[in-house]
Amino acid sequence: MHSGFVFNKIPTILKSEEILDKSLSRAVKIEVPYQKELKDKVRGEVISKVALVEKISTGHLSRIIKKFPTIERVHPFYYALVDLMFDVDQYKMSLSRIQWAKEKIVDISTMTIRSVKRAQYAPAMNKSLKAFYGRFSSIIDGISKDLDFLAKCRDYMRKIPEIDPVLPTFIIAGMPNVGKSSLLSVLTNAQPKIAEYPFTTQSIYIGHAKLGNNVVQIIDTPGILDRSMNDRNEMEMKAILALKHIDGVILFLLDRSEITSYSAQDQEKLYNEIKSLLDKPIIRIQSKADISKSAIETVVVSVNDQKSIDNLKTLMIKQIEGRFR
Ligand SMILES: Nc1nc2c(ncn2[C@@H]2O[C@H](COP(=O)(O)OP(=O)(O)OP(=O)(O)O)[C@@H](O)[C@H]2O)c(=O)[nH]1
Ligand SMILES: [Mg+2]
Repeated sequence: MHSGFVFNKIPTILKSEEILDKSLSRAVKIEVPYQKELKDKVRGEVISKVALVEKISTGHLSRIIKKFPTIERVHPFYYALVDLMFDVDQYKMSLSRIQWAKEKIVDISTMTIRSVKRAQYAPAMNKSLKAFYGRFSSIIDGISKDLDFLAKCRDYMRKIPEIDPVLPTFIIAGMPNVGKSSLLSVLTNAQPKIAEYPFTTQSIYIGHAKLGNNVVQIIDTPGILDRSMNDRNEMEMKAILALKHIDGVILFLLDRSEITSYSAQDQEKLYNEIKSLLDKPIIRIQSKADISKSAIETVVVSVNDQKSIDNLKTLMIKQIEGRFR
């Protein structure tokens, strides 16, 4: 599997005309210093031009092959999202055609240089150069659709949130306004990172905390795990289901305070839905203890009461030790 997050390291993709332009425009400018014999000057120039075209174009193609993630090696969580975004088979095919083009360019460049070295007369060398340009252009034209397709894939992949699927993870869920963001901020030190979540309109927030000896990731999911799944479209639903692949524990907040706008019944309904949907261990947490009449849940917190937060942390450590070891 790929180590580290790879989706933000994908280079921009040039269109086929841009690759041609970038490679050829520099090659035409090459001039070799005076040689006694014209044919040696031409030979030197032709060889340099061919070598430069090869170097520039295969450099770009190699970068694509190297930096575009190998789909078989991405984590199932990412795979689930990528699979929703574009045709994975076409992606693999396009990458292998880029690889093929790269090898082909090396081949024709090697052949051309070999024949130019052997050639006796300048016109023959220029003819080889022209033939090389022609074949090079048609190779690059031939991968034009692949380049366009991969450029689109890149735009999609850049929207993949930087969730580390192998770090012990806690996913905060609960209805709107129950205290999810407040809990995230007391559990984590730094400002959470904001990331897009594909096919949803809301962003997710990713924070990290040190619990005991473990670094954990805590994710706040407003607009994603905060209401019934009934009114989600298919893509949104699948994107939410991708979260199944993250080996995490859900922290489900229930707000039983005086000011909540949701009934206990509504909150239970969402709880049951998320529990069965994501099929993960789930810790029920009653929020806003300081403004709640009674403690209904076993775990009760208030963001203003450090002791309640420490108790929750102890419980989270137990979960990690039981689960992620
Ligand atoms: N008194 C009290 N207020 C709290 C507590 N936790 C959160 N609040 C308040 O409740 C309101 C909602 O808190 P948020 O953390 O924004 O809730 P949320 O679940 O992230 O809300 P959405 O992102 O809209 O779904 C804010 O005014 C918070 O200050 C708490 O423990 N005690
Ligand atoms: Mg929030």
